[in-house]
Amino acid sequence: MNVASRLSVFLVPLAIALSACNSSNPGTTTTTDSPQAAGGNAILIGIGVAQTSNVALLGQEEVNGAKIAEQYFNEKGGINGTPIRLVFQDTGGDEAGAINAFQTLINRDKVVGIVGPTLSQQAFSANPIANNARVPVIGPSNTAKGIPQIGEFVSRVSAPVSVVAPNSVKAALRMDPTIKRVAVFFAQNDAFSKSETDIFQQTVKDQKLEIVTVQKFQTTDTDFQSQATAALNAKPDLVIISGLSADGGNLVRQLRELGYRGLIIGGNGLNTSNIFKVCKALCDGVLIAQAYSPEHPGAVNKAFREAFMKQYKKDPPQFSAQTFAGVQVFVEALKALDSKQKVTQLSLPQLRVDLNRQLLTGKYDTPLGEIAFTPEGEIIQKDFYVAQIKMEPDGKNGQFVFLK
Ligand code: 1QQ
Repeated sequence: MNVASRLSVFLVPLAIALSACNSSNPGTTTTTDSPQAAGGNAILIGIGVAQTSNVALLGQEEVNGAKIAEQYFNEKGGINGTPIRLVFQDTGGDEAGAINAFQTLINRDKVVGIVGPTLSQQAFSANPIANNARVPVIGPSNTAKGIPQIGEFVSRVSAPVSVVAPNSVKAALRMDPTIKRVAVFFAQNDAFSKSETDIFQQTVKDQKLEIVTVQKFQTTDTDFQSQATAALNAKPDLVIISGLSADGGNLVRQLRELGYRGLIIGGNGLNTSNIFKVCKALCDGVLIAQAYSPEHPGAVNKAFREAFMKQYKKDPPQFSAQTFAGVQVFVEALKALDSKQKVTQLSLPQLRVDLNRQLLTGKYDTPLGEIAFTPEGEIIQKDFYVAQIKMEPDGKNGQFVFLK
């Protein structure tokens, strides 16, 4: 029997197992101590990202990337013939939600590892729980300083702010070498935003530019009149924003409405077309550094891009590509382990430990390019880009145009 028909045979018992697993009563879930406990014939990988709250503007793209990965790797035969099954638990946008989702994935769903959470702010709370339970976690979008250092079981496929953020400042200077005066904004209640602004501010100083003001806000803010007015009084010719998408998009809009005409750099939290509905036509021109390009050469990216395009009618965004890569790392590490010893015969605690050890040693040809990890779990990645938002005059549609 070929792999495709073997997989279709799996679908019936898997569907039954899943309906039990999705029950609203956790007491009905099977809880035997094996990697396939709750998944019938499938190996379960947890996806713990933000599907609700403001952070879902970012997390929804992660869900989309994960779903493409599940389909892609199962069509390629899963783990040497055994399919994978992704188990999604919504973290919402805060720490408590992430902790809850991680605990459910670890203890009830019995996943072999977790791709998540969406925010660094959530990772600093939820990842120690997985680390203590000896469950591998791969961060799909945690870019703050210190994430891999949370513990032995924590790694990430999202390159850190120190590597990504400086690229957009350099691109802004190439576009306008006369830039001298920089206004910096950051969300002071978010770990990623604080980490990213440190890098932006250091880069600005390294480039011999002057920081004329530093303005703070909260990710929950919607009104930025006082900070934006104060910043514009300092006459900046570049504005740099570290926040998340709803707040960041509103800040861009209000800066433009107050008459600011210079370049704006958005950090990673603005890195989604979901901000288009917030700043509309006024999103136009925002520069954002990228750890992924849909144009990246290579067979995996081509297949990923085509599948994504078919499903979602647009090019894959960075967060989708990173989450695909997170699932890919688990799949390829599981395959490598399985060729040494059948992973379905290992106890779940043993498999989780072996999987973590295995994934840190591999090299992966992903949509992000070839990646690997340092022994601490930091991503090693080669290619980075900068894109500029181009809005259509209707303010509804737009795109990320990659700079040459
Ligand atoms: C982090 C981030 C966010 C902007 C990702 C969605 O980079 O929290 O680390």
